Amino acid sequence: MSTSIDTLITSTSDTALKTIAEKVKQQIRITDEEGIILFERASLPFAGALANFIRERLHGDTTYFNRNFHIEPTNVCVFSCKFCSYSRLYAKKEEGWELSIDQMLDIVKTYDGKPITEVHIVGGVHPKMNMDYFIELMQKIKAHRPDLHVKAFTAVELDYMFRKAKLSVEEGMKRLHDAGLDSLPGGGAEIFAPEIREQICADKVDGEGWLKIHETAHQLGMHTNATMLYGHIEKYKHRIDHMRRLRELQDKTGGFNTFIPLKFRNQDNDMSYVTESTITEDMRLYAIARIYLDNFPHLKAYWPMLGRENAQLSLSFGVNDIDGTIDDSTKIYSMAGSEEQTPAMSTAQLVTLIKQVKRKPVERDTLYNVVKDYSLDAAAAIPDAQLN
Ligand code: V47
Ligand code: SF4
Repeated sequence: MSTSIDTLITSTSDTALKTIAEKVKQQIRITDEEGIILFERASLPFAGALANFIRERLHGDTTYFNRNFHIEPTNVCVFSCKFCSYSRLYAKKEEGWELSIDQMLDIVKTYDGKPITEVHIVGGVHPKMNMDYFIELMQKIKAHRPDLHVKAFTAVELDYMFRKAKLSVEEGMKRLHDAGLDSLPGGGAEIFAPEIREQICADKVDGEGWLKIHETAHQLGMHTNATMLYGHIEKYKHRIDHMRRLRELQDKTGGFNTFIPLKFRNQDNDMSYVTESTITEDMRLYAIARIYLDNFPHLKAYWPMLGRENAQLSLSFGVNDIDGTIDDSTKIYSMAGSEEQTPAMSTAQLVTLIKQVKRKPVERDTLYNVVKDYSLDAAAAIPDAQLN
């Protein structure tokens, strides 16, 4: 491993890139300016080699996935993010859906007896689905299946819920945690920089508010994820600014598990005029995120959005997690033009996907405890002959 990074260092004539490679080798944090230099000047193979070096130093070939299912309580939303294919639906409520607590509990019950470890609950921000509603939902899920990890609500949903209930972030978060909320997903972060946020999602919680909610969750001992919506109107400096704020909070709390870059998809939303990023840009972004975010243990590629083959590719650009065996059609992506219109993959398919690129598939729970190592389990993968 060290030979290849040494070769990279000696063969690079750009002195700034050489310094960055030296820092990576010696586990020294890169600066914001160096992050920008990577975006501006690093070739895909250069950034990829550094990111892969870090990935293998942290995790070897291990590639995590989990068994989860999604519930989207509603697609009605009071906000109007320009990139979102839901955003019209508050005006056109007849096109929306709202699930009752019993309907959501029925979804949970369809997984009875199945080895699922997590339910991921996120949706639009419905004015009538308030704190009491979600507290009851948490309590009923836990009463039915206490061991199921509940990862729910973006900071956007939480901010709205707390403000409506006239609760401080600390009090609101504590009540939900006591009711059964285990961790937070990373959504709603988008791009923190106000000059971009004002143009793409002006009316929802701002960057400071998002970070405060995650910090409060961390203080209660909860783990959370962080996302970044990239590839629209943001510049490199906004990506670095976004990741700097996350890196600083992580230094303070250590509560983030995973960073999840989300590629902007342009179908059927108010930003359809924006050309989507190329796969090369996507892979460079993953690689630079892995290099810059030195205190994030995990980097996740969300395969329903990226597509299966690109998710495989990302495993050579710093990614060590490809989310889960999502059994539900997650409409926020399919409506925005994601690669996977029916995003469901069986465990055998996920294991195969990871093995095909010579990595080691390991099923994890939400907190990255190992559930099962599939690398030695030949029966778990789909034989290559059946893939052709
Ligand atoms: O915040 C909305 C994104 C996010 C589009 O924590 C779009 O494990 C691309 O955060 N193009 C919500 N992205 C989903 C999310 C998430 C997903 C998977 C795993 C986890 C996790 C979290 O979806 C929103 C927004 O950034 N989004 N519209 C679009 N057109
Ligand atoms: Fe609502 Fe979330 Fe869509 Fe924004 S991204 S409009 S908050 S569902």
